[in-house]
Amino acid sequence: MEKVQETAEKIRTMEIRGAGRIAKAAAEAIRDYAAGLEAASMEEFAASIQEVSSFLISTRPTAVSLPNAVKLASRYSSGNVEEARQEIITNANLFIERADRALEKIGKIGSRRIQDGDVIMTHCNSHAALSIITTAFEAGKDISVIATESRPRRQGLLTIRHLNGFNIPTTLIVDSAVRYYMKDVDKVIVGADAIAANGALVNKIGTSQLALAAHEARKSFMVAAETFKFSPSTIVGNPIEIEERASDEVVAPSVLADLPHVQVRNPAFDFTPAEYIDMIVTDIGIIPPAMAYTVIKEHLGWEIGEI
Ligand code: RUB
Repeated sequence: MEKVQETAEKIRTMEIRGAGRIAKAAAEAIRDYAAGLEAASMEEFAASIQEVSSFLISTRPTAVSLPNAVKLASRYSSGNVEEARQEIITNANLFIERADRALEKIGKIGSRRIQDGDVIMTHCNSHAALSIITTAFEAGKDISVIATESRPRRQGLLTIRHLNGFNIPTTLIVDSAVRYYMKDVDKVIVGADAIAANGALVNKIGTSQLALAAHEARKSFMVAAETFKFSPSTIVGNPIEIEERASDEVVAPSVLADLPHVQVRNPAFDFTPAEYIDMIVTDIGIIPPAMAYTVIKEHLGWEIGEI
């Protein structure tokens, strides 16, 4: 349980962050917990797995990759403790392997849409989006990137460090400069925390203004998302919850001390409607957002949603 608590704390404090990394860390935590779990009966085993699963899922509310990973990793059908334990270990390892392969596939597939000379704008820090960008660059395409700072947590600084490591020419801008620079952009590529059954994207706050600006300027807006970022529970009507984080990420409490009429809001994510999305690059190919329902139902297995 100690290791599960450690992983949960790292997700909560964002030491582990980004929907894909969160998912992998949760699958690893479930696997290691199951491997060491001492249970006198199947009921005890099931109750402990259930408790740990709910605990991990409660760490951050928005990235659907987290409940998807936990549910896929913790699946078992056997009524025998040892067999169920082995099933969880196998399923968790399978999930982790597939997640790594998915990033590679997204990179390969998405990079074919990148052309020599493209200027790509990205937001926040998405490993899926970066996989497309770095794969295209390594294939010899002469590209450059405009990366947003992504206030308030400034994940854009991780992005520019990553791109710099690949020698990719990169420009850092503040979030409010997105529309100003859109004229110089050929393609926008962002990641996903969740994709709803209707094709709407949930990603870092500010993503929807990149989409709006891209739409206005007739620039292509691509989403890079593993299939485990699609939300089964949206099929049965559950909304995706937008995490609201503490105000001290935006402004120091001392600034607000003598401003009793001021409140600070700090949503971490926003919604981009499907109509602003040109394509979603997934590990099973490029799809239009209208196909989100099919991905959930036929590929992901929508029974993992809460019905
Ligand atoms: C990260 C974020 C990323 C997605 C996709 O938010 O919005 O764009 O999670 O990332 P936070 P990836 O920093 O609050 O977790 O492609 O790496 O899964």
